[in-house]
Amino acid sequence: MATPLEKWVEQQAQLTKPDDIYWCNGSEEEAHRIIERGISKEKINGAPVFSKLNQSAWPNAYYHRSHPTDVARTEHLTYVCHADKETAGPNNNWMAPAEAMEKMRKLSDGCMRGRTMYVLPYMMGHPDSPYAKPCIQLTDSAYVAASMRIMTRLGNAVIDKIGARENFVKGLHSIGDLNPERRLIMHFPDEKFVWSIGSGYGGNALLGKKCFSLRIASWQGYQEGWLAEHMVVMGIEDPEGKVTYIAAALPSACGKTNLAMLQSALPGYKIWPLGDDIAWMNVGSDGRLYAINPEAGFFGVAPGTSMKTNPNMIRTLKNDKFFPTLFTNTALNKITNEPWWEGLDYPEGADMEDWQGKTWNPSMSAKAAHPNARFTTSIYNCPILSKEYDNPGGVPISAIIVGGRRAHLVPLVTEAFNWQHGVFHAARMGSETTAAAAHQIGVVRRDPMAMLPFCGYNMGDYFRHWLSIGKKMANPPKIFSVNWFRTDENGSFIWPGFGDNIRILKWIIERTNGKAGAKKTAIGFVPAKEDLDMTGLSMEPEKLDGILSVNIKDWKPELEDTKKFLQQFGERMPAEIWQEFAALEKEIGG
Ligand code: GTP
Ligand code: SPV
Ligand code: MN
Repeated sequence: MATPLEKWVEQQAQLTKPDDIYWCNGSEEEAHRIIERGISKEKINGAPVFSKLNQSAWPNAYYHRSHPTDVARTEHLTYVCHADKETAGPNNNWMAPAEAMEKMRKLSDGCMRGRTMYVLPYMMGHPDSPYAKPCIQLTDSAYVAASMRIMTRLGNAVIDKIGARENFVKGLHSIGDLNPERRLIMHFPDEKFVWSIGSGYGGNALLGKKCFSLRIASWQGYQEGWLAEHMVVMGIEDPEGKVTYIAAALPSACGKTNLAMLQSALPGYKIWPLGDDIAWMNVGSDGRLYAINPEAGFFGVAPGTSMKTNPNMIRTLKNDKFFPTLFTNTALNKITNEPWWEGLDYPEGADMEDWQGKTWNPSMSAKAAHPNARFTTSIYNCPILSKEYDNPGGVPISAIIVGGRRAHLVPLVTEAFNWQHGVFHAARMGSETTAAAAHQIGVVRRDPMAMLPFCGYNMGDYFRHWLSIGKKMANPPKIFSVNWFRTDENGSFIWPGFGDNIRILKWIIERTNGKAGAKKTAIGFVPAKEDLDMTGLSMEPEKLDGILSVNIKDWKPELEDTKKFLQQFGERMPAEIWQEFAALEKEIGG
């Protein structure tokens, strides 16, 4: 007799009508075959899905160009279909579930014709972890199938784990005709089902990532008492060998991958990453917060990544341990057959094609790589991967960082007075928008906890949930906010960032141990410049003072914008958040 899983796959095939169905087992040999199909059979925009890159410079690496209209997440086409609109909240697009299902059924009828349907059994989290979730995604794209092998733990064991269960996590994905007018990413949280059509891009198409592990998992976490967050998880080893674990929420394309892989500018400090994008966090029996990274790979922003900014990522990308590594929408050097992007040195004598295949040279004003060009590579390629990565129980978190990209106003680092104040910090967080989503770039929007596009339910309830998690902990982590992105009058970054961010992490760790000094300001504790370890970095003292200062009178517009944002949630916004707001308002004055 067919299992519920087999029946479900059969039903989806009846609707989408693929030429054939292929059940993936996750083996390396199979990954080679999928890549091969992407080279010789499947096409995007008339061109092969993959081409092989220079294997001696970039082992296991393949190049992919997406459809030019399909380069980033499309938040306006993303819906969370709870039974009622209130539950989805003003932070989500909403459609009634029955209407959404009907719409998707129409769009999906026959959408896989002429293509293979790949059945991808994958696990989010280590299989031995009590937090792991067995999932199935169907897709008609070799690019998506290959990417899911990198980003998740994919294999037959998941099918055994699902067994006769009905309630496994489901994802149905088709690239459709890649027309943005027929593109939709629909979430059905109560059914743990994501239905996505019309895009092959990361967050729209790799359904284990943002769709399940954040939007749907955040809803599960709300109901079950845990947190699914858009956060880095990393260990920081001090010169005495003590490792402190932290989690950090920074909005899309605002520095998570770089933070997770940081090469310390301070001698004696070492970084051990566990994850660069998603954290699932549970309160342990000892009253501490424990985090796991449910993913198994990095889907990172290529532009800006170099031996100077992020040597550990370049080493990861050049590692040949796990097959394959993918480069999407970077430029391509036709002479050496290597990927290229802004931030790398321009290769002597290059014959460069831009991300769309057009001849390009550095005198052109347009960028060669798409600003949201990405690499996809296994976490096991990372030479500094934390030995705790595969620990099913996760790691205890001592500090939580929230941050944003702000050219002005927001100081380099601030420590919240306590958990409730920290949740308010997160609630009022703003960030300038980036190329990770299709929208106007560089405008400040509120992006609490870097979760605005990913919180799968009403954000007022989300803050209440955070407050209640805080009350469950005997030892809650301290909460800090950071901003690496202050600019000067020429628009240049004032803080060197990247490996120098260890100076801030060191202060944060010392604060959690009660060691480092700080000044009390209206928004929280901020280090004086003497409190930071600036060994080996020369920076004009006035500049450092500038990015550490809080001129509370300047915060008035920020407060007004925060008020507008919080008011949208009406009765759902907890009184504690308004209490904190009132306290700040009082400091700022009239
Ligand atoms: P998502 O994958 O979209 O969630 O992004 P992310 O948060 O992981 O951002 P990532 O680390 O990929 O950084 C995005 C961009 O910001 C890249 O171009 C980086 O080079 C740049 N960046 C990261 N960290 C810093 C920093 O400390 N200072 C400056 N100036 N730029 C940074
Ligand atoms: C982000 O946009 O936050 C990303 C890339 O990490 S995506 O997988 O597309 O969400
Ligand atoms: Mn992200």
